Amino acid sequence: MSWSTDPVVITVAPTGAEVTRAQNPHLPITPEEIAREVARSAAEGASVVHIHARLDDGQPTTDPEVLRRIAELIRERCDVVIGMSTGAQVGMSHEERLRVLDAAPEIASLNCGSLNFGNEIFDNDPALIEALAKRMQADGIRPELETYDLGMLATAGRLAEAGLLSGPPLYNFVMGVPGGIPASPENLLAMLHNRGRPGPWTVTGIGRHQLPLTTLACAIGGHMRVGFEDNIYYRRGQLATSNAELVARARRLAGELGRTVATPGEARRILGVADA
Ligand code: KMH
Ligand code: ZN
Repeated sequence: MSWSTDPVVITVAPTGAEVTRAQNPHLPITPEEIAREVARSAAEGASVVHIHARLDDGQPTTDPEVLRRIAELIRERCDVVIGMSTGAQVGMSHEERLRVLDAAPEIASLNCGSLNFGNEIFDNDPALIEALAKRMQADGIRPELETYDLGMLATAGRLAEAGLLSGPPLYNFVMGVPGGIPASPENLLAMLHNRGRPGPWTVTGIGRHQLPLTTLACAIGGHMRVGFEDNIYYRRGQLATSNAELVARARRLAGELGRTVATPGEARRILGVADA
């Protein structure tokens, strides 16, 4: 592996499906709040957004109308790559998860296997994975392969073998979910080593693992994801006051590590998003 000279892509995941206002009062929930938060994050260096929609009362939803509204409000404010979650919330039906694609994101998450997710089961059965992959391929939506363990990289490889992925795979190694691969430097290298095919890769580290893992990823050629979906703290015992604060730190770290921060246009090229 050689050092990447590509600019680093910073993804912001501002809301997620699990975090509540009780945990962090700055969590953006409504389409307006999410769009404002994404614009602030874009001004600090984020070039991709990973969207989960909520109803105004905070309940997760996959209603394509709400998702479209969020995307529209973001596009009015800035030009980030629009990514959406098909993982949505644990327990949602296949139909609820597939309909996310009706909102026509540029990128969508494609979770590559089932796992225990804290005290729950995050069901990603083979039929759902295949249905999502086929639909994304047909619609020209770039799948972001969310892999929570080494075995899921093998599943990603099978999708590629089956011709269900166009172009080099785009990986997101999710590390530190209770039930998934533990977050450690060794395990990040193991994930990297077990990619069947080369392709751009991002690291999502849960909770206190976000900072060291995204920093390590940036140092060795990967891309960074930060935001309240994965981590609500700026440092131990201190809540972050915005997603933009976390993005700004990622940008500063990247600068110190000698990597420039990708613009949205560069992010489209690097990640292989259509219309790059
Ligand atoms: N909310 C989690 C159960 C994704 O965005 O695709 C899954 C998740 C993954 O957030
Ligand atoms: Zn997500």
